[in-house]
Amino acid sequence: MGFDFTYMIISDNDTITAISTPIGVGGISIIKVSGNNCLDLLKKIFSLKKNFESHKIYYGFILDDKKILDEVLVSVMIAPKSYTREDVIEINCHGGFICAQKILNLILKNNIRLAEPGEFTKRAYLNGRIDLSQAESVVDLINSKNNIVSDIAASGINGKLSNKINLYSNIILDILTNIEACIDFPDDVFVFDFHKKINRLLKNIEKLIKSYSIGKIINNGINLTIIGKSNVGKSSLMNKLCCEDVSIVTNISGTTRDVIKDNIVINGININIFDTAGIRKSDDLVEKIGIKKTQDCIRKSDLVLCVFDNSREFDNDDNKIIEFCKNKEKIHVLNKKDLENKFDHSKIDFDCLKISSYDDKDIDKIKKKIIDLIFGDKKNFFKHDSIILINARHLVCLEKSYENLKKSLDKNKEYELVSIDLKEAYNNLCEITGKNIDDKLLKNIFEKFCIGK
Ligand SMILES: Nc1nc2c(ncn2[C@@H]2O[C@H](COP(=O)(O)OP(=O)(O)O)[C@@H](O)[C@H]2O)c(=O)[nH]1
Ligand SMILES: [Mg+2]
Repeated sequence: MGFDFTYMIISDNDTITAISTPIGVGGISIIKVSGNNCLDLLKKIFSLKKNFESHKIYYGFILDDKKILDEVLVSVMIAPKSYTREDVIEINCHGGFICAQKILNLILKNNIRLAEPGEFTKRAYLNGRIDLSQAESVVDLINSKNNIVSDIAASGINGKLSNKINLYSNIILDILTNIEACIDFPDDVFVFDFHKKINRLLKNIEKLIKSYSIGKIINNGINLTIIGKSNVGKSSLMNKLCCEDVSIVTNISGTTRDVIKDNIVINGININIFDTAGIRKSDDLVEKIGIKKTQDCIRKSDLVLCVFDNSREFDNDDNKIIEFCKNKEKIHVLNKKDLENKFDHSKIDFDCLKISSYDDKDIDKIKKKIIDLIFGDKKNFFKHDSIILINARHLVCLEKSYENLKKSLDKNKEYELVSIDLKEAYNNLCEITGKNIDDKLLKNIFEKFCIGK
């Protein structure tokens, strides 16, 4: 059972429907309908015939002509008190692959079309119930993979970011009004000192921009690559960190040739771990390719775990490791501390965490170090009322606005020029909340939604 989109004419006023719950076997499915035809639809397909009141749930059967499709509960929400601000009904039917689809097909036969991805939320935005950044927070909440992101997204839906952006854009408007007055009445001896206000604004916007460095990590996780010469215990560490045997461990050099990837979560942060081929001089073609892959992997990673071997002497291969990751954020570990020490510390100018991949406590130490490095001095972003930016689009708008404001501070500028910069700064901020946005961008944003939201 499917639906042919080919000849569908999309309009923002017609009535739309979609299954809002995931397809699959489950207790219930919910089919959502929004638009003017909701109540007419109920008259046609619902066994209960009456004047439906808003915010009540009705029990009955969905009927295709006289045939019963399912026993259901129908919630009715009359405009404007609904998710979309239109009339909305939600049909709670039994779950599974067939039932909801049958009801959906029946609805579609009644002059109601299938909703595009995110169209319910788009209508909520177009009808002014939420702004654009709140709508985007809905996607973030649905897609969140950890508690921190879901908390940030929930406060975004509640308007935490929007309120800040509105506050900042109103300050710019206020300054603009004064500047315009200076332009209109140049003879009045009135010098408006806008620098102080803009500087304060710049500081606040900068703080938001900086918060993205942590927001990105919380939202997307980080890539961690384990490197070291052959046989130092990279794969052993990988397996211990991942709590399963994802990599082959042997005492034969060159065992790992391809990059092995797995994913773990430490303190709610998603970490993609890559185990790599040992770096050493080799004539073996496959191993050479493996080493090239290791270098690519180092380049793409946010953090590198550099592993050295306590039971062997420091040598040229170790030097290469240091060279390969010299510009990267890294943790140095000296593995096999249980064996006799042959590693000469005087050859290196950094501290190593002494560990054994056989020791669980040492694995915990590495995990702690990873988290410490990720958050570093960024811990203050987690203070109660701090906003953490997790959306790259918002970041770009803020950066543009920041640049406009900076430019406006140029002392030699005429008020007319300052006003141009400030208007741009204002428009860029308003792009976040969607007060100033073009249709194409809007389409891109809502395409990220799932069907039924
Ligand atoms: N004694 C001791 N042996 C280890 C330790 N970690 C790994 N090994 C051994 O070192 C050899 C090489 O390990 P492996 O993880 O394959 O190294 P890789 O080539 O760097 O991936 C294996 O025989 C492991 O059992 C350790 O902490 N102590
Ligand atoms: Mg290995």
